[in-house]
Amino acid sequence: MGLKLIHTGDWHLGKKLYKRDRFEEHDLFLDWLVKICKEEDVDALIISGDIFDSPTPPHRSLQQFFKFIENFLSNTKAYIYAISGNHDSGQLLEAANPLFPLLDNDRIFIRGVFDTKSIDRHFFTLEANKRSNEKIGLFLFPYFRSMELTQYASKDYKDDGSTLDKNTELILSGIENLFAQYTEYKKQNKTSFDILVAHHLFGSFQPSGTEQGLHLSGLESIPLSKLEGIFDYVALGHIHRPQVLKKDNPTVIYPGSPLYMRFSEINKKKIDDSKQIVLIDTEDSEKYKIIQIPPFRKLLSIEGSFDKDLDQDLEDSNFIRNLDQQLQLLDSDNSSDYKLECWMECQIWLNRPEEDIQSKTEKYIHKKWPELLNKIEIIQFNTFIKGQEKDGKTKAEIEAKDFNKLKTEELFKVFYKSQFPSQEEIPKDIGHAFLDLLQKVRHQERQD
Ligand SMILES: [Mn+2]
Repeated sequence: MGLKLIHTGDWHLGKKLYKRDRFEEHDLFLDWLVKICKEEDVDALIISGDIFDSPTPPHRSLQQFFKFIENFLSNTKAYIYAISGNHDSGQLLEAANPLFPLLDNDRIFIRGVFDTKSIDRHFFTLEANKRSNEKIGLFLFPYFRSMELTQYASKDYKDDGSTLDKNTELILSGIENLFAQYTEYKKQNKTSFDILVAHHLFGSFQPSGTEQGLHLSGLESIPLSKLEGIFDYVALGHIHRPQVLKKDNPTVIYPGSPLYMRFSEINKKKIDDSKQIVLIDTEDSEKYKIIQIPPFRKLLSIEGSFDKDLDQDLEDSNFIRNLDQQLQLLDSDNSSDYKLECWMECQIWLNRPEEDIQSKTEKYIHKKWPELLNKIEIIQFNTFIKGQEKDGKTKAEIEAKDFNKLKTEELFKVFYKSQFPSQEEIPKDIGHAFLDLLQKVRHQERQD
C-alpha cells in the first residue's frame, strides 16, 4: 500500500448566497472532511486555494478555519499542505505560519505568497510512514498574477525569434524554469511520487460560471504537456465544476468547490455536477478515487411564467406547475435527509407587474405542501416582465437590476456595449488592458 492523500479546494469560507451566509454548510462539510480523513487514515490533506471567499474574510470564517485545523490535528496524524487562490490574501494565509511548527509535530504547511526569490520555500518532502517507504515530493505553487511570472521570467529572457507574443512566451518560460528547479529538487531528494499543487488555468477545462476571470497575458491556459515527466499528480484549484483533466501521466484534477456557489450551477444542466473530493493512493494502479460530498442543503431553482392577461389564476400557471413538480421530487427525496432546510430561488415571467406574487406563492406552498413547510425557504424571488426579454434572459436580468449577479468582466462588457452599441466585441487590446487593470486593483485590495 502506498501513501494516501485527500485533495480538496475552493472552499470559499465566508461566501454568501443572496445575502445568506453559509457557515452551517461549511461547518458540516469541514466536520465531514475530518471524519473522512480519519476513516481513510490519510497521510496528508491538500487544499488547492480559495480557502476564503475574500482577502478580508469575516471573523467567523477565520475562526472556522482555525477550528478545523484543531479538529484535524487532534483527530488524525496527517499533514496539511495548502496554497492561496485568487480570492485569498496570501499574507493572511501565511500569518500563522510561525506558530504552526509549535503545534503537534509541525504538520501544517501553507504557502500563500509566490516567492520568486526563494523558490525552495515552495518545495516539500513527505517522508515515509509505517505503511510505505515512499517519499512524496510537493511543489506548493500559490496563485500568481501573470505580471509576477513575466517579471520573474524576463530576467533570463532571450528573444529567439519565436512567433509567440512576448508575454505568452515569458509565461511559458517562467513555468518551465520553475518546473526545472523542482526537477532538480526531486532528484536530490529522491522522491518517488511528485505532486504539484496550483491554483490557475490548466489544459482545457469547463468553468461553472462562478469563477472570477484569471488572466495569463494572452495565453488561454497552461498546457498540460508542461507537466509530463515531472509530476505524478496535479492538484488544481480555481474551477468550481469538478473534473478530471487527465487520467494519467500525470493525473490532473480540479475537485471543484464543496458547495454550489449559485443556483445557476445546478438544475439546468443534465451532466452530473455532484460535489466531491479526491482520494489519492500513490501505489494504486487507479491512483485516485472520487468521494462524493453528501448534500447538506438542497438548492432549488423554479422558473416559469404567469399569464394574467388570459384571466389565469396563479395556480394554473406554468410557474406553479414547475414548482409542484420540483416539490414533488423533494418530497420523495426524504431518504437523503438533508441536514439543513432547502433554499429556493424563484424566477417568474409576467405580462405586467403583479403585486404580492411572492406572498401568493408562499400561501400556495402552505396550502398544498404543508409537510414541506419547515423544510423549504424562498430566499430570492425575481420577477421579469415579458416584453423585456428581447435579448434573452441576460437583458431581463440586467433590467431587473441584477447587476450583483454579474462578474466584473461581464459588467465591463455590458458597459462597453452601452458606450459603443455598434461594436460586437470588445477589441482584444482593450480587453487585455482592462484585465491587467482589474488584477492590479484586486491585488491592491489584498494588500490594503
Ligand atoms: Mn474559487
